[in-house]
Amino acid sequence: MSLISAFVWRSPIRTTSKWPLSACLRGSSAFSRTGTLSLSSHSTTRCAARSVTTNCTVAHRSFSTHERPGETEKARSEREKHSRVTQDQISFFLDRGYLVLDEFWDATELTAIRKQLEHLQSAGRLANVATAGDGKTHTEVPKNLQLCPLSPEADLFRSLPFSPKVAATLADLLLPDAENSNALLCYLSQVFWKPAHHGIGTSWHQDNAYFKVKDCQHATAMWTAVHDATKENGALEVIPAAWKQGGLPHHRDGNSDHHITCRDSVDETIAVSLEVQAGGVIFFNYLTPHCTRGNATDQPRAGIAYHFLPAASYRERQFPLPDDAEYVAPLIWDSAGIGRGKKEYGCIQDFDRDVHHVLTQ
Ligand SMILES: O=C(O)CCC(=O)C(=O)O
Repeated sequence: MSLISAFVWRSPIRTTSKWPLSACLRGSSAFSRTGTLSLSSHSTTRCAARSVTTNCTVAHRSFSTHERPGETEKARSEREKHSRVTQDQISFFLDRGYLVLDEFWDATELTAIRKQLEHLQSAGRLANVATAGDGKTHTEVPKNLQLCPLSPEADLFRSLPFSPKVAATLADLLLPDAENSNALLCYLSQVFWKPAHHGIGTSWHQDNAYFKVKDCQHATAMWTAVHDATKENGALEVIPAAWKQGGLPHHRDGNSDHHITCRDSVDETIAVSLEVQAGGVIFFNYLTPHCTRGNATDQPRAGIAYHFLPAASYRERQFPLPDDAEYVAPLIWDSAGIGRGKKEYGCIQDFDRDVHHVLTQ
């Protein structure tokens, strides 16, 4: 089997499921092994999170990164041209486990992303996963709206991971010592939407508690701020360098119908709050503990997260999705350069084209 077909599973029917990632985790054997149902209410204690001063503005590199074995000239030149990270930023990400890039998406791209997401929201595609402390009984208020997987919901969200700056930046962050065989896959995509006033947070967790892949410090989420993310409306918080501790114990979070949390193992006094303007992105590796708090403002706060991993770390998904959900883990980068998505989706993925399309609809 070819590399790509080995990493792609596609439902025979393309669907638009609105199940959130872990809605699907209910009843998962992996979950029930580690989970004890928590009846405690969501912690309302605000941590002593500090605002970080390490946000990195978009930096077009004025230098060449080191050569990589097996990389073609085309791949190297695409990396050089499209990556948005400097060597210092790569080093920061590899050590601290996260990185903020301001203004990653330009105003046109951001407008298209927001417009497409608002369309899904007003069409009722996002599901409330908040529960009344028992992990089961859904609440009307508060709300925690999610949609997973996001990619099948719109052409724009399918092509986003193939955007040259996404693929090239990830190649720099995740494949610093790439060998010939190395490649990157997009593993999952999802939306987190906190409505005004009543949006609750997502408790502390490591993404790999869901994914359970190996070498997960070389796998990352890319979280886009669709609206400005502030302490008041629930910006992401992370524990710097905590990925070095490895996987933490997780148990069920009673305020969600599926989430698990490692909040008992996290030292919140060293958390940093990653406030970022709309259009900025935050990368954090699969072992970086992170959370968000509630939205106390009169405007919604949304983020979209894509998860990436080296093909060498791929394992068949451990997180259940509905039977009819389209699940594809497309190749977005390999030693020949940026992926195009044709094998996975039957046509070339072109984010710029889809941005234009959304804005002219
Ligand atoms: O944006 C949020 O509210 C939660 C984000 C999150 O927990 C995640 O991306 O794993």
